[in-house]
This record gives sequence, structure tokens and C-alpha cells, in this order.
Amino acid sequence: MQVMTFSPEPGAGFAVDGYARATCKIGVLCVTYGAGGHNVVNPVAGSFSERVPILVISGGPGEEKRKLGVLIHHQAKEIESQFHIFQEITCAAKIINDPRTAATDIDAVVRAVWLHQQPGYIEIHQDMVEREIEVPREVLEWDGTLAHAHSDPRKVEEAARDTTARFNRARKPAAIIGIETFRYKLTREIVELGEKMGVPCMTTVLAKGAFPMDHPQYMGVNIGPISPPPIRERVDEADLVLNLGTLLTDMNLGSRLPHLPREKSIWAVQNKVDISYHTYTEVTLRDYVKALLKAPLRQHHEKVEYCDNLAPQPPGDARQIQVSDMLWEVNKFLQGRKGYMVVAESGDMLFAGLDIKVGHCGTYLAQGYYASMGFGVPGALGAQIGTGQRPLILCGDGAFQMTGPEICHAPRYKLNPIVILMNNGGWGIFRPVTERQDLLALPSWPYAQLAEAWGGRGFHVQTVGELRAALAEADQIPSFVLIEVRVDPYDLSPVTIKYIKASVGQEQ
Ligand SMILES: Cc1ncc(C[n+]2csc(CCOP(=O)(O)OP(=O)(O)O)c2C)c(N)n1
Ligand SMILES: [Mg+2]
Repeated sequence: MQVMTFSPEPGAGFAVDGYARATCKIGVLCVTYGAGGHNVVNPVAGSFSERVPILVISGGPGEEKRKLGVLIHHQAKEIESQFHIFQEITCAAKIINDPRTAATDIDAVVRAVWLHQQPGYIEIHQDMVEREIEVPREVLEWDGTLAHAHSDPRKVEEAARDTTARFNRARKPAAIIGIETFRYKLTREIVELGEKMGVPCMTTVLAKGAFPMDHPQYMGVNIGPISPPPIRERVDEADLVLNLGTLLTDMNLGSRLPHLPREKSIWAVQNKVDISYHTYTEVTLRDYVKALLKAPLRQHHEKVEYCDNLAPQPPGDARQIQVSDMLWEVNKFLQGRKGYMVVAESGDMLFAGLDIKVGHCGTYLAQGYYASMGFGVPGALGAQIGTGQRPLILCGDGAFQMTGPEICHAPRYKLNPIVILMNNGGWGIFRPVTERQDLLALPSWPYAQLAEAWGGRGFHVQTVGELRAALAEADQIPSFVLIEVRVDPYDLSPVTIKYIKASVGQEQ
């Protein structure tokens, strides 16, 4: 087992999330009681809301200490306060304080993590660590497999029949792929289904990467009303939209209510299928997709064109670089190269990243819904450990100042991400909507020098040509690389501009 340590606990929390998110395996996070446990509440809350399977193991004060009746160091309100906090952000939480039930309690939490694809929590009291515990036979003989939820086969069959009838009547169906397809390792089946149906396939914001971006049927990211016009028009024209594993979040919908009428849509998510106004419960996504793969679906042959939000790149390499130039240059860089994944931080880069195209089965990771700053660098380190793909991290200066220094751990684990640090001198995404601009400013760090001091390579670029050259060089450098890209404080990515306009209620 690979054990890694980080500097502040949030780094460890995001790294475990990144590992689990990228590999669809359970990641384990170990923290000390109180100061440590409370320090990972934010990353674990992110794993909870975006359905990433991790197991949190925390220490806890022993029985002897409790009996003293005094306050125990690291305690917040009650001794049990940390446990109560984690009950809110996990699907199962147990304090392990009884040797007779310890094994079954741990077993139950691990099974729940897998079943719900959400974090679980175990608190092991100090005086329990060395205790002998009773292990029931079924736990001893467990073959290591973890079960997903079960379906009712009759409901699966009927849901698939109902879907087939509607699909075969539809003239212009389309599919929107959601994050559950990736979490339940269904990408191969979803691609097969997309090909069998022959319809345009889009993803939500959170699920970017769940459908291969270089597949001829991939149309791009659907963000409701602020999608690229061809996507918006195609969804409006659709007489049936098949939503597979799509969580209904404001981010996925461009902060508006869905404009898909229910009678024209099918939603398969969270172990149920809603078809028009009917609901089939106890139908897992896996069984539903498998049933559709066997169903007599009419094949369409629609020609699909990939679209993003980028205007054509103006010519000239000596130009002052803009955010959209960075996106163009990263796309060109990725086009000819295998073995890269992209990780996008929160802030402008969360929206900017939607215009990145990673081919060759490269992973794409971002907290597309919970959207916590600080995920990028440590999340990418965890993801590289899990997949071996080299991360290209898109990160703002604000987010880097939160957890970016975790990059100093890269050399000792032989990890080598490339960090593209967009330095706009502050919390840029809020500049168009904030009166007190002074509150958004950040001190400038010597980013490139810090990278060198931490065992990596640092670049500082200001023009399009300099970024292109730095990326090409970074590709050949075995250590981690940080490229600081100086941009205008008011320059933002195309999707952020649309998102802000939509949020403040302006027309696009
Ligand atoms: C932990 C956390 N705190 C606060 C926020 C709210 N927030 C979202 S974006 C942002 C500023 C991002 O600044 P920066 O990383 O420099 O990115 P930029 O938009 O400037 O490119 C803030 C404060 C958040 N998402 N997460
Ligand atoms: Mg910034």
C-alpha cells in the first residue's frame, strides 16, 4: 500500500480525493483527533457532495481520559463533537470503542462507502488500538469484493422497454452523460451505448471527462443556457434527452432551472429512472445501461461536431498572453501527446478548463460542483499516484496560495505535475462583481523561484510564444514544473464571462 504524508491536513484530504476520483478506488485518509479531524472537514465535504469514495480514519481519546472528566486537548465542544460533524458529511460514521463489534462496525462503514460512493468515518479510540477484537467468520472469509446497489430485474426490464419505445419514436434524441457513469466505472458501456444510439453525447460540468473528448460523437460540455450556441440549440431541438447519471446541480445547469420539459426527458441517477412522469425505483445505472445495450434501439447516424467556447486565436507570438491564449496553447500541446491528465482548480480556471480537450483517454478532474479552492495541486498529486498520468494543473494565484506549496512533496514521491499558474494578482473571478477591489488583491509570491527551491523547475511567461516554448520544455523535464503566466487582472475565460453575466441576470 502506498502511504503518503502532506503538510497541512487539507492537502492530504484533497490528495485522497484526487486518488479516489481518478481511479474509482477507495482512498484512505488518516488524521489525528480534533485539530487534524476538523482540518479536513472541507475536503471531505467536497468528496461527500461530489460522491467520491474515501474512508476517514481518526484517532480519538481513550476511555481512561474520558473518565477523568476534564477537557481533553484538541477537544472542541463535546468529546463527540468531531464524530457529529463527520456524521453530517459521510454516509456512515462509527466510533470504534467495543472489541466485540469493532470488526463488524468497520466492515459496515467500508461497505457503505462503496455502496453510496461517498466518504465514511471511523474514529478509533486511543486505548483500542492494541486491543484484540472478535472477528466474525463472514468478515474473516470475505473475498474482498464490495457490492454495488441491487436492482429489481422486473423494474429494469420495464424501464428499458419504456425507454426503447420513446427512443424509437424520437426524431432528434440526444444524451447527456453525468458523473455517476464514471464513478460506477461505466465509461466503456456508455461509449458503446452512445455508438449504438448514434446520437450526440454531451457531458455536464461535473462529468467532463466521463465521455472521451476525442470521440466522434462527443459534442462538448452542456451548461444549460450558457452552453456554446450549437449545444444549446441542439438540446432545445431534442424531442428526447437521455440523462445518464446526471446530478441536478446549479453548476451543471448554468445556475438556471432545467429548461428540459419532463415529458421530453429521461433521468437515470441515484438508483432510479424517471421517464417522463413515471419513476422506476430500484434500477441502478449499471443495470439500466446494460439492459439498454441489449434493447432493440433504433440507430441514428447524426454527424456530431465538437464545440467549445473559444473564439479563433488571434495571430502573433509576441502578444501579451490572455487566458484564452493559454487555453489554445494547452489544447495544441495536448493534441499530440499521450499520458497527460488535466486538473482544474476553482476560480476562473474551473470555467476556463471546460474549453480544454484532453484526448487519448486522458483523465480530466475538477470539483465541478462543490468547487473548493485548494483541490488542484494536492488532488493532482493523489491522481498521479493512482493513474501514473502526468497532471497538467490549471490554477489561479489565489488557489495556489492555499494549497499550492504541497507541490514541494512531489520530488520525494517522484511525481512531476506541470502547474500553469495564472497570475492575475488576486481573486480575479470576483473583480467584475465586487465594489471593494482592494479586498481581492493578493501579495505576489516569487512562484517560479519557489518551484526551483522546492526541487522543481520554474518559468515565468508573459507572451503567447513564451508559454508555448515553456510547455514544450516542460514536457521534457523529469521533475515537476511551474509556469507562472502573467495576465491582465481583468482578463477572464470565455465561460466565466458568460457565467457572471447569467448570474447577474444580464443578457449574453
Ligand atoms: C476554499 C474556498 N474559499 C473560497 C472560495 C470562493 N472563491 C471562489 S473563486 C475565488 C477566487 C479565486 O482566485 P484565484 O485562485 O486567484 O483564481 P482567479 O479567479 O483569479 O483566476 C474564491 C475566493 C472557494 N471556492 N473555496
Ligand atoms: Mg487570481
